[in-house]
Amino acid sequence: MVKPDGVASGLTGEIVSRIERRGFSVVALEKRTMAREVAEEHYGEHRERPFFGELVEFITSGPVVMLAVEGPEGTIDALRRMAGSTNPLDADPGTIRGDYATDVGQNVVHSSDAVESATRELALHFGAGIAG
Ligand code: 3AN
Repeated sequence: MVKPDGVASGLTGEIVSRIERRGFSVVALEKRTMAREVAEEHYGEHRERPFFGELVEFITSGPVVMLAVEGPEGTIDALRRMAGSTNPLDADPGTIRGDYATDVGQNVVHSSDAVESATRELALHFGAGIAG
C-alpha cells in the first residue's frame, strides 16, 4: 500500500514502477480512502500500542493506493526489503523508506509481513477472491 504521505508526495508511480521493474506483477490496484473500521482492522495487532490512534488517524487522512502484488515464493520478504526498515532513519539508501521518508509514522508504504497477514489484508482490502 502506498500510504497517504506517499500518495500526496506523488510517489505512487515511482513505487509501482520499482515493483514492476523488479519483475513482480501488480494484479490489482485501487486508489481509495480507507474507512476507519477498515483501518482499525488492518492495524488490529497494534490496537494496544500508544501510537494506535495516531496510526488510524493518519492512514485514513487521505487516499491510499492499494496494491495486490504477485511473484514467486519469497516475494513478501523481497517487498519488505524494498520498503526498508519501519523507521526510515534506519532504512538503507535505495529502499523506498530510505530514499523518501524520515518519520516512523509517515513512512510512505505498507507491505504485508507474512503469508498469513498478506492473506488477511488482501481479503480485507480486495475481497476473499484475490488471495491464493
Ligand atoms: P511495518 O509497517 O514496517 O510492518 P509495523 O507493522 O511494526 O511496521 O508498524 C505498523 C505501522 O505503525 C508502521 N508502518 C508505522 O507507520 C507505525 N509505527 C510503528 N512504530 C511506530 C511508532 N513508534 N510511532 C508511530 N508510528 C509507528
